[in-house]
Amino acid sequence: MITLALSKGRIFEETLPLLAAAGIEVLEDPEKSRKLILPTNRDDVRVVLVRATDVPTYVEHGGADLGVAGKDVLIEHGGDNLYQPLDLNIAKCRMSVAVRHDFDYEAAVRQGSRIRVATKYTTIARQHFADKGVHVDLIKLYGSMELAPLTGLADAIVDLVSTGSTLKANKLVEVEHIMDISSRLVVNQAALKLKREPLRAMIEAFQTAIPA
Ligand code: PRT
Ligand code: MG
Repeated sequence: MITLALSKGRIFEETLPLLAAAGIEVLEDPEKSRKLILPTNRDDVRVVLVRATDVPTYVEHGGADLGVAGKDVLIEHGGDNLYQPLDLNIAKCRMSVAVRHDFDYEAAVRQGSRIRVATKYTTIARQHFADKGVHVDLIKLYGSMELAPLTGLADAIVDLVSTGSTLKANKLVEVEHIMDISSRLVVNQAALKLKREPLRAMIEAFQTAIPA
């Protein structure tokens, strides 16, 4: 049995064409079913639904043989114990710094002020500001980062942006692009040896279907 860990939503949706290229069809819709283990048309392949941030944990500890996780999630988790054979080029977005439209970020940086930054991505944010030599107080949040500058909790946020409409709706502006983000295939190291042939075939099929 091969177990693939996916998160509901954009990663599940955008992984379907890659699975199709490997001849795998998921037999239930996660938006309709409450099941956490989804069968496929292949008796030897199943999909488990986990939180996006839990995918690396499942794969690292063998709860799943492979999975799909965002570069953001992998950096924050620390992906060293995972084999990462493919950038799947799906669930694309960017990691950015954003501030209230009336906050002068450039001036704050120039003056060497301490900037209060709210984020779920503390590893990425810490590294980014250290590289720039900017002093920051990081405030860890688990969601709705956009609210932090509006309530005075922080001066800036580090968050994912795709269309930019969430920032716009909250009168925030993007002031710095930190990195481009896409999702990768991650594979359990032991499974790679024990289930070598079927996993190699899946990885190869996925590779042929990576969107441009
Ligand atoms: O949503 P939930 O709390 O259940 O979990 P999650 O946010 O961890 O999962 P999910 O499915 O939302 O995201 C999974 C992965 O998709 C992330 O790890 C990213 O690698 C990738 N991805 C791609 C995104 C986005 N695009 C994205 N736009 N993840 C989140 N967003 C959010 C962003 O945080 C912000 O709140 O969407 C909002 C901005 O979108 P725009 O289009 O308004 O700019
Ligand atoms: Mg989300």
